[in-house]
Amino acid sequence: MSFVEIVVLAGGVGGARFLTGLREVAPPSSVTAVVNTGDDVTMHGLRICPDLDTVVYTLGGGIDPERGWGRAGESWTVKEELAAYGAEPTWFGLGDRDLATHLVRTRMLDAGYPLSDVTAALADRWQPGVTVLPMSDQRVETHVVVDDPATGRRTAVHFQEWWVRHRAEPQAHAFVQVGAEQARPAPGVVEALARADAVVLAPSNPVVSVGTILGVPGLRDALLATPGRVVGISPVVDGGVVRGMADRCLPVLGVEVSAEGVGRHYGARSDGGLLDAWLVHTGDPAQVPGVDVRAVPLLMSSPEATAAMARAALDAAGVRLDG
Ligand code: FO1
Repeated sequence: MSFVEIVVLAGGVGGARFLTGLREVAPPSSVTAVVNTGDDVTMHGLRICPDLDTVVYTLGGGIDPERGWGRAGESWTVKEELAAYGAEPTWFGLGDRDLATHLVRTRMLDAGYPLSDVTAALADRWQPGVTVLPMSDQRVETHVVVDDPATGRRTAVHFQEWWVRHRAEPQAHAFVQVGAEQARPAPGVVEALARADAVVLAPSNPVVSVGTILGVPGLRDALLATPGRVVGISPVVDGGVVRGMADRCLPVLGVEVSAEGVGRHYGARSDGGLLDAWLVHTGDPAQVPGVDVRAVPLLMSSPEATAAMARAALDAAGVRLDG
């Protein structure tokens, strides 16, 4: 049994769903997920890591499948009580079950454990099968530069406020990764990339998820030094995004909301970019010079479809899974 090593750069819902498919076609022990932490936020004194939780809950069977975040079978008693006290923010939905995760995480962080240890501890309960690593143990938060409606002046709000409170309506002028300069890849990330047979950019938000991960100093260089092939999966299907807000983010960087636009944004590895191969949805045109573009069904509409997509990614990476 050849021990392949596959690294996946992933954000929240799309990345988590892709990982459930990959886990079906590759030995879970061969998969390392490097997860975006730019969406992380402190609320009511608790540290919340949306993309890490979505990945661990999804792979561990605890996710609410409709929302794509938070826990299945959730109740909202504490949220209601907080609102009754007028304790802001009332616009962010913290479920009772989900709160236990944030309480455990916050207590461990306060005790001095790095986020990667905390994530391993939480994953111990959920048994995701794959290794789940935060992109960094240092805090990197995505903030969004918008026009303050009251003053018309430019201001920055936390990504969660822009995305959840304001439904990503305010025109974003820029995304800022606060803390990125002081951040380093989390333990295990560079090592996993150094031995990878394949690195997959999951169908996550190219700007605030994949882009944020690659913005951690040293991470992009480690990816480009990988001996394996780098395969990206377009999060844009039929010119639109299946869910999430990539279509609200890409124009901010001047990137066309299309499989071709994102592929060109990532660029060809042979030309200073990232990609050896680029998977686009059947029927989506995409000319990406220097990149092996392959059209395959990219709608993760069933476990079988997601597994087929994962298999296509490994094929594009030239990874053979024997045994
Ligand atoms: N998304 C929402 O649209 N509304 C919410 O109230 C909300 C609460 C929430 C709580 C915990 C958590 O881990 C995620 C939560 N999300 C919510 C989703 C979150 O904003 C997104 O998962 C990512 O940050 C974007 O991918």
